[in-house]
Amino acid sequence: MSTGVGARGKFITIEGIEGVGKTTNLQWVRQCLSEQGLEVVTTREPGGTPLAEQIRELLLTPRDDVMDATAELLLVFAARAQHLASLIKPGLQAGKWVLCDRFTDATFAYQGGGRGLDQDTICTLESLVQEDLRPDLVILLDIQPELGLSRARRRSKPDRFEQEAVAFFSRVRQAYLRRAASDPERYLIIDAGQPLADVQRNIHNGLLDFCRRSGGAI
Ligand code: Z5A
Repeated sequence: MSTGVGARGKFITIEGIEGVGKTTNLQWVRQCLSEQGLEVVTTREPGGTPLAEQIRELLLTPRDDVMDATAELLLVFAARAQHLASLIKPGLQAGKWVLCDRFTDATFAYQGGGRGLDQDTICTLESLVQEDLRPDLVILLDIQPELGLSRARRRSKPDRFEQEAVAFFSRVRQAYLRRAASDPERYLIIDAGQPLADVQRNIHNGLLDFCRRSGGAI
């Protein structure tokens, strides 16, 4: 499918708590879009560029000195500013579809819901760093924290976030669900506790609907 000469590409993000299957399903979303002839760039946050990947290391590596929550918030947005300037905006302007593993919804969920930082402060930073750019579609994979954590802990050694307790991930999950409820047109909520084939069928159907609504064909 052509996005048309000069048309901005679409910006799709995939979100959810630990162990929800973002990495697995990101590849599926990419495949669904690529099969339609769309040029898709996949990336992730925090990260996506060399500098932003270095900030990711700072954020994820477990450490003895506790990271201040505001320092964490500013690092997340510093990485995002670089990512937007170097990769996301140029990609969209070139008509590519940018598919990002986490974005600012994660900041509202983890730093807002999880850490309890003020939502208005996050909104201010969002406007400063992104101006009016927001994802066109957020695929929110939803799962009970206990199930997500059990999947994640089977997979690898816990990073700094994965060391948090279930209560933290419950607050993160609720913050995601509140955001989705406040803007349902822009969020595709998927029950990620189902078998993978069902999750992927629902994602595919949601993408079909999004492409129809946004004037594309899939
Ligand atoms: N963070 C933040 O605080 N603020 C911000 O603004 C941003 C991020 C942007 C890094 O994220 C951390 O940064 C993140 C929040 C913080 N930390 N946490 N928590 P990340 O995205 O890199 O970290 P992650 O959550 O660990 O993502 P991940 O590696 O993509 O894991 P995943 O979502 O759990 O995906 P997975 O590896 O595809 O799936 C996990 C396992 O479950 C795996 O073995 C799969 O085979 C299995 N799986 C997947 N789907 C299914 C189904 N349906 N059934 C059964 N098993 C399944």
